[in-house]
Amino acid sequence: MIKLDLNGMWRMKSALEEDWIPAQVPGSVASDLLRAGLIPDPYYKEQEYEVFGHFYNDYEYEREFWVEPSLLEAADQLELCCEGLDTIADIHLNGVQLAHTFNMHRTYRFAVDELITPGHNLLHIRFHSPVQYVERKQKELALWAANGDYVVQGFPHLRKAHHMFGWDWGPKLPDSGIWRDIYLAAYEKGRLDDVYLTQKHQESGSVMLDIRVSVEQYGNAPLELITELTAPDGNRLVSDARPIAGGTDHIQLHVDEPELWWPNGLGEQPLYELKLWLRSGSATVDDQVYRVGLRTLTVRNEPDQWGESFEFVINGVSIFAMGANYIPEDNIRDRHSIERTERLIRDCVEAHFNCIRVWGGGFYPDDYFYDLCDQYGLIVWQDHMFACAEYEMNEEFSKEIISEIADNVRRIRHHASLGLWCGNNEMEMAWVDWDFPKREKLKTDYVKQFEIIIPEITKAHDPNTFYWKASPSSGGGFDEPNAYHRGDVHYWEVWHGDKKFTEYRKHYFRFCSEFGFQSFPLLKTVRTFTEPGDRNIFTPVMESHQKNEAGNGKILAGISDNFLNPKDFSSLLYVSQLLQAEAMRYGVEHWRRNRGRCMGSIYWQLNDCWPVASWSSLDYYGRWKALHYSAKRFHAPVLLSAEEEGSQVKLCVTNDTRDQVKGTVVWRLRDGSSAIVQQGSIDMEANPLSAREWVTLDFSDVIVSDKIKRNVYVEYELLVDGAVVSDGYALFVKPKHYQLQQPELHAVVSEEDDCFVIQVQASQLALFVELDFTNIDAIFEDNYFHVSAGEPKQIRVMKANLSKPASLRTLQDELQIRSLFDSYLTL
Ligand code: BMA
Repeated sequence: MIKLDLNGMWRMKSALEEDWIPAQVPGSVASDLLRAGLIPDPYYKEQEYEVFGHFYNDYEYEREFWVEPSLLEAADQLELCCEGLDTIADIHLNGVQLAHTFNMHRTYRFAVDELITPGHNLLHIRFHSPVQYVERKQKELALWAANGDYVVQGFPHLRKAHHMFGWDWGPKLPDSGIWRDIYLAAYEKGRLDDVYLTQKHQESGSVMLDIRVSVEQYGNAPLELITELTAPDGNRLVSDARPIAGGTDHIQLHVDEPELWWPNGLGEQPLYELKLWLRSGSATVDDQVYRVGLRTLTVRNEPDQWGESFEFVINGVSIFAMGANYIPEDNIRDRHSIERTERLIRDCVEAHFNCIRVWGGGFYPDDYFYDLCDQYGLIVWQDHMFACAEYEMNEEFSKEIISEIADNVRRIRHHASLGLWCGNNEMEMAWVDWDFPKREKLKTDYVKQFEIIIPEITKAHDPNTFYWKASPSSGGGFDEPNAYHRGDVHYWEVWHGDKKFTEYRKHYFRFCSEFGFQSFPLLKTVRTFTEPGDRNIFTPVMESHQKNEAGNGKILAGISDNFLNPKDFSSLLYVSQLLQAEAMRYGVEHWRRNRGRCMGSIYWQLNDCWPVASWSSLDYYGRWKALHYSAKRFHAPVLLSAEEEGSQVKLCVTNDTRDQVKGTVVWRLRDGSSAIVQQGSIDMEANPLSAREWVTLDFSDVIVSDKIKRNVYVEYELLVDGAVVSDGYALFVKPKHYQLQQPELHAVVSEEDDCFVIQVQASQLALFVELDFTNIDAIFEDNYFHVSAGEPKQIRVMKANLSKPASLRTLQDELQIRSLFDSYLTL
């Protein structure tokens, strides 16, 4: 195949204007208008609303391109390939209408042999306003969707990422454009039309890789197919060569001692390379490369003593899935990049994730997203792109979703990281539990869509990956979709239901695929969209960057329950993050202590698509909120956690590795000045993939008054081979009632080869010690940690984890340090 790239410089204009402006492809209307200075930055202050008006317009894109006459002579088939058109597009080639499309999730291939001319050609694409379209459709048939009046009503009529019309964490900016690659493909003699890989793991341990190849042949020149599999070390080769004509063939390659692929924390991620060449004589006419992880991966969903299990089983081993929900990384589509996604995935791995859920209100990520998940070991829970809305399964809509699902399943199915396909986000539950005007016809459409058509089409293209009808679900058929004892659960009683986060410990979900608590982003991030006068959470600007109407009130209620009143704006942002981190820790540690019965916790949400108050652990600029550091601790592969009640503390070890772990649990009861009141240790040996309580400490003989209760804390750590692998502390009262004293924090920065080391010490117990640099972003080894008096902590920051290179002197000058004590007003 010869590819004529049509990415790069185009021109664009609003259909209302005469003058063209330069455009970048792949790209978006908002990006082009921004570059030309025709719209203000929609993320700044309240400018989102002004920019929204521009999406009532149509936009035209145009470019010329040159086609060599020799290319036309040689080609047997010429196609215009559009990997992403967002969304309602009229495509004209040399003045002739080629297509009218209205699905951003599809890959379009148009035969253009008849339309292309040797030399100059003109390609013109007009994008119609998505807002006008859904508003018109909504008048014909009103479809219900969540998130109320804030979102553009009618979005379920259009196959476009739902969140672009507004969400409870996202702006209302339904951008358009050529959002993925566009090119001309010229085929000569033949092409690899479809390749499907099946792994058969034999009893003996060997793997038979079945490669089903469909070839399209043009003319009758003999074709040969060469297949080669290279081992992860680049050496071992298994290969096959055979003559092939049009049609389908199976090639089977045997791998005798396969290196198995494991998720992060459970083993390595070896990737084999599979190459296919279609040859005519000595010329390659088409080729494909796949990176293949050898593993078996499914979901066990079977009745058991607690109800019905829901757990990922990888290479025969049931694992506890730990991770978060992923939303699109930016509302302005072309700000997505492999570099940005790689950083995000690395941040997940740093926080010991082994799983990530791609939530259904966005779009199917690019290939590089799945490549990175293969490479770093994250199991992908992949929703189909439907969320929180009802859909009408008319003929046109059904046809669209069938094509879209086939395109994406075929694109993604070979990835080792792909753990499951899921029909939609929250629609089965909505039909049962939520309050909206319910029409029988649309309820029947739900069943048709998610329980018949989508599973059928998904299975047809990917028979080997587990399909789950909805999230949450108990298996479909409107049978208690959000039941707590079977299937997966979205638990929103904490937050939307206003319950306290201590409620988490009352539940033993089988797999909690959503639960969350909001916080504000870092002050550095707030500064990017505010002026000083806006920096109060109830100003119009701050409220417009909080899309969950009741959100600020819920954060304040949570603070009043757990912390003292923060003294100023910056302290409020900081304390909101501590609250969020504590809430998530409280839930995840509990579910991990109950490993076996609970087998997954995927918190809501990993990231943001613009600067906003939200449930994320990484803010829009990728800055780690307190929650992300906390996740790094509560996801420790071998975790020591405490369950405190009254004056008792149970210490439990959860071992989510495949190794037997021998270690020592050490604990110390300290008073406010950190003097040790009692201490002890116990040797333990944790079985692989297990959770067990090792000791119950009873301090009722010491904690004899409220005064003492407010003055003591227990510190615990798990030592393996002399190193601390997990640690923490527990108070016997809420932080607001703990008698904190001025900790007189003192920090010294020193430099080593590849890192800086910050030594922090305190004269009294310091809680939630936060480190930051004024003008530099950094990922610290740990943050929001506690420091006991007289027990200095050393925190490393790798030079590679600084947003820009800095000298020791600069870091010393820029170091900012505070702890919970500093957030209180002490007059
Ligand atoms: C879940 C998600 C999202 C939403 C989040 C927070 O239900 O599926 O739709 O953003 O809750 O409300």
